[in-house]
Amino acid sequence: MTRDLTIAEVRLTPILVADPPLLNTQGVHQPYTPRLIVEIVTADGITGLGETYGDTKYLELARPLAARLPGRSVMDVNGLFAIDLGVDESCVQGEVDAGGLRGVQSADKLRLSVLSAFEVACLDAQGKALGLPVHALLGGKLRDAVEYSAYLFYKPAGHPAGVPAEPDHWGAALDPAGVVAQARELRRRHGFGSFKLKGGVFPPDEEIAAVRALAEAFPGHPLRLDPNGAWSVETSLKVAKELGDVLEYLEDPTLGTPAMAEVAAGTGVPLATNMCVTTFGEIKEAFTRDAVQVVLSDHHYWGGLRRTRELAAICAAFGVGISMHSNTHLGISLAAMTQVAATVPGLHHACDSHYPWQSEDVLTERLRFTDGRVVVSDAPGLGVELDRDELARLHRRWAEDDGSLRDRDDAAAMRVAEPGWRQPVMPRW
Ligand code: GKR
Ligand code: MG
Repeated sequence: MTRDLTIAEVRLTPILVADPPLLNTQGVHQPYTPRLIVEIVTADGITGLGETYGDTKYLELARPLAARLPGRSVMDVNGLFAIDLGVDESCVQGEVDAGGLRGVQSADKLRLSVLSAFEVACLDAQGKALGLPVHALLGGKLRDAVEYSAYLFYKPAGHPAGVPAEPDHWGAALDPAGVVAQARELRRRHGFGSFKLKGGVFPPDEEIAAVRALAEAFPGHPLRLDPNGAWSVETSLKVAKELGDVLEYLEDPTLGTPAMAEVAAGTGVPLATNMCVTTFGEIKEAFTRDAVQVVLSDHHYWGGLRRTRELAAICAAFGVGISMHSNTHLGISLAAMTQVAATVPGLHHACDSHYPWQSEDVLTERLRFTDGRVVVSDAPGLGVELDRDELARLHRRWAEDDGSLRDRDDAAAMRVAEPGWRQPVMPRW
């Protein structure tokens, strides 16, 4: 039977998703974070799903794009990326996204972050139409399950008193014992075998002590520390020296290719990044200077699943490792990450996922980690189904918000607890 894969309708649903008070070098997560859910509906009534960042500037670009898609085919993914969205540098004006946690913002990165959700939705629709999983559309899976690491965060017990938020059952983690307890709980619930600590929150000696405590609690398990560029070259080298025997890699210890290259030249500990190399344009300098040894793709800002595979091919050509980091995300993105990760040769590091921190999702069935792994679905498309009631509920939350939560602002959230808090000048230490 031939199917009509013409796009009949595109639905965009901005939502606010509950988020615990996770600390990072810029501040703390707000109690709700914006995401955008994209549905592409074909003339035959097949719906493809995508998910991306939901901050206002992404929505502003997604809306005109959605309006231009009816009449095109979900098969025409190359054509999708050729659509001129009229985005130029004035749309970002040299700002840094999410306080800099996603690397330097550029018009193209913004464009790709939006397009990625549409690409994933097209692939989901194609797969559903053909009865094939997305991994088959990408050339086929190389593994049946994708490994993820436990993503550990320093955190207080809850959002500040009086701030509307969902209940938090995780408790505080503000010292080495708290970090180890959190790691044990994540391992108990999901079976994770490797651990990443979000650092850049406390002075480096305290974070070194936390990683040491993890190494003692989980001997032989891969450990990573990611201060999101909060350290100077000197501090990065000191941390690398003190933790060199237990780290799988150090993630973005410092900011920018020249500084990362200096650190890399001074230590045998591999450096990973989701901040220094975030676009194809940044690859040449970073790779030729040997500034990074592992690139952590974010399929949203790298521009989707096919471009993630292109990134992986370039990394392989340069002998640079590939894996994935994540931002706060839901199950559609986890399914997309899992599908593409299943197809990438030489995936030697467990990917990161914030998903265990998300108590809410827009899927009828949450994705599960078993022994730290997500099984690669062989169902058509991404293999996930939208829970329309949940989608509507989380959208209502977005619609009723006064605007203060529609753009992620970790520094603003921190000021509620610490009124004097300013976005730190880097390097902090
Ligand atoms: O959610 O606080 C966070 C993370 O710091 C996130 O924003 C980063 O982009 O997880 C990411 C990372 O690995 O740097
Ligand atoms: Mg990172």
